[in-house]
Amino acid sequence: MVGRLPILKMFAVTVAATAVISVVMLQIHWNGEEASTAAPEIDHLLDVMIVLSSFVFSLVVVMLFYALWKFKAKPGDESDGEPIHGNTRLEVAWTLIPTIIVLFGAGYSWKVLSDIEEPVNGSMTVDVFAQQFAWSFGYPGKDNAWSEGELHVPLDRQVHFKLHAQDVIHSFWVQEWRIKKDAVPGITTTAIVTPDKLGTYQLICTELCGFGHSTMRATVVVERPADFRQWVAGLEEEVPQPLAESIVRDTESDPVSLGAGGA
Ligand SMILES: [Cu+2]
Repeated sequence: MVGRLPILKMFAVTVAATAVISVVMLQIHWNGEEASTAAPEIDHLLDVMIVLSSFVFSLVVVMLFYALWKFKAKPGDESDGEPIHGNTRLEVAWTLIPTIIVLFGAGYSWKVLSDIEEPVNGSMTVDVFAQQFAWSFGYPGKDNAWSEGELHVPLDRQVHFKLHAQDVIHSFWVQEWRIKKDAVPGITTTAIVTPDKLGTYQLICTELCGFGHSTMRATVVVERPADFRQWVAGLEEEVPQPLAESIVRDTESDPVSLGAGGA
C-alpha cells in the first residue's frame, strides 16, 4: 500500500513538473503569426490544452517512477507479487479526474468554436472551388467575378467561404487564420473567417488528394476594402459554367450547411 505522505509528495512533484513543462512548452509559439479574429482564441485554447496535457503527462510519469522505485523486486526475490483485489478509491479517482478534464476540454472547445463561427451583420461570401490540384474563387454579387490561384479578401470583414469540391475531398487551410475546413464533393461546407491583419498568406490543401496534393496552394491577399473592390472590379472572367453548376448542385443536396458553420 502507498501511504498518505507519499501520495502528497507525488502530488507535489506532479504539480512542480507540470509547472516546469508548461512554462517551457508555452514559450514556443506553435502556430506562428496570428492574422484573424479566431487566431488568438484558438492559440489560447491550445495553451490551456498544453497545461492540461503537461499535468496528465507529469502525473503518469511520477507514478510510474515511484512504482519502479518503491516496488522493485529485491535481488533474488523470485516470488509472485501480492494478490490485489482492486482499490475502490483509486478507481474512482482515475475515472473521475480524466472525466472532468475531458468534459472541461469539450466545453471550452465548444465555446471557442461557437464564438469564432458567430455570424455577424455585413459579412460577405466567397465561393471556393477545389479541384485536383488547384484553387479558384468566385465573388458573388460582383458580377460573379472569378480568380484562379489568388484569393483576395478585405480587412476586418467576416468572410463566409463556401467550399465546393469538384472531384475528391480537399481541405481549406490558411495557417495564419487557423481555420481549417474540408471541401467535400456533393455538399457545401462553410469556413468563417474574419481576417484582421493586412498581408499575403498561403492557402494550403491539407487533405491528401492525389499526386499533385503538395502543390495545391494559392496566394491569399488581405487588403484594405477599397483595394479589394478595385481588384475584384478588375477581374475579367466570370465563374465558369461547370463551377457555377456545382454551387447549385451542392446547395440543393445540402441546404442546411448554408447556415453558419456548415458541416
Ligand atoms: Cu490536396
